[in-house]
Amino acid sequence: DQRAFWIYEFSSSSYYKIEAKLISIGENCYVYMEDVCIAELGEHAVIIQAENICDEFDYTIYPRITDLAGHPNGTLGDIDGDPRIIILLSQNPISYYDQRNELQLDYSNLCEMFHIYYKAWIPVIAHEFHHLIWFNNEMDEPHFTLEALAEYAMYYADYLAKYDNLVPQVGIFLDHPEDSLLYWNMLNPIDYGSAYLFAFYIAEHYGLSILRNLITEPADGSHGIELVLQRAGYNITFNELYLNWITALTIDELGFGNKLYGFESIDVRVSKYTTVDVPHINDKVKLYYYGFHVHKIQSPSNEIKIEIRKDLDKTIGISIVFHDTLGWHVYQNLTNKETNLIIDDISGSETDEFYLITSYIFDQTPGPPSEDGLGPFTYIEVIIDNITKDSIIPFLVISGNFSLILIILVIIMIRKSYKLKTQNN
Ligand SMILES: [Ca+2]
Ligand SMILES: [Ca+2]
Ligand SMILES: [Ca+2]
Ligand SMILES: [Ca+2]
Repeated sequence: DQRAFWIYEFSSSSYYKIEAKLISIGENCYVYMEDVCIAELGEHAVIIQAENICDEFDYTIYPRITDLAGHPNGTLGDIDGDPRIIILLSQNPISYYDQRNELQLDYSNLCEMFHIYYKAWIPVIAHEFHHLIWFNNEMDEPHFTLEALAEYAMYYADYLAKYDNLVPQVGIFLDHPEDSLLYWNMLNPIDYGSAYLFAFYIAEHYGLSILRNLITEPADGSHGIELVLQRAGYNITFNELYLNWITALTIDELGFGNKLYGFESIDVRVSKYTTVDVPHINDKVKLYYYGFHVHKIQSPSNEIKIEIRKDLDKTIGISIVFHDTLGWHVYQNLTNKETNLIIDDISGSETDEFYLITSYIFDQTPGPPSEDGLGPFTYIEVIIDNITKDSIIPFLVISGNFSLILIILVIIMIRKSYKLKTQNN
């Protein structure tokens, strides 16, 4: 069975036609291969490969991914009246799904299909199949949510167990946490790593139903995630979720704070941070929109003061996380409007680990980016200092006055309850 297909040429942004042959028919798929690939590999090898793909699709990918994302017909329906999905193996080096094939448009192949590089890694089929299902439900999600779930689909189809449950691009992202989660970097696969970890975080902490419900949620990107979480009863904003996620990526510790600051099934921590000694004056830190930076304080003291100088109209998401004899503590700040942020109530007892995590965020739930690239950025100045005992003693001396004692006690109580609140979130 011979058939011609349109293929998209990414380097020239144009379509060209190839000839392909039907090699194998599964319960849920047809596997075609481009003629030139068959000539190269030889008929025997091609049949073995196609039958292997058929089996993977029928017994693993189709059941798992439809369980995760729903039926491939979605709301768009079945364009050719054949429920089998066409997997076209070709020389095109980029595996992709093109919604055009399910619409009456020029260069449409008018069938449910995706394009797979003939030497591609099998889990890529799970990734593209997830795209197919989501695009049959809606067509305007931003890259970061689409790819987050498509990457997660490879994990859900159980292809990542032998890679410590990680996709290959995770390492690139952990080396570059400054890269924006929301802006899609077309020149570097880094975002597949960040998007995967974001989907993974959501699934582990809020349940698979959150990812499932995103497929049919009309709102998109950050707003979609927030609405789906809120409908499931989680009173959390996207920005709070983002700040918890970057904190988890910094310490990966599950033993406190309702397990919000770690991962259960993967081991990940950012591999790039600035190590500083106190007192420390950092000239400038460049923060990309929804990318983050980590300062690790070397030999921290028990009383630390942090000052962040920034542009008035920019919001900086701040997460301070440290470990002392009482365990881990998290302080977060999301809604700062001042140019100078001073956080001077950080006190631990025998603090032995200390991180300051900063991110340039939007003061509300961010919309989807209007373009690809690295996204906007801003600079902040970070000053980290010790609060010396001398500067604390005068308060204690004055506290002979009853009302002052009361005020001081109230302050301490607020501080403690805030700590408890952030720990039990
Ligand atoms: Ca369809
Ligand atoms: Ca069909
Ligand atoms: Ca990015
Ligand atoms: Ca949506």
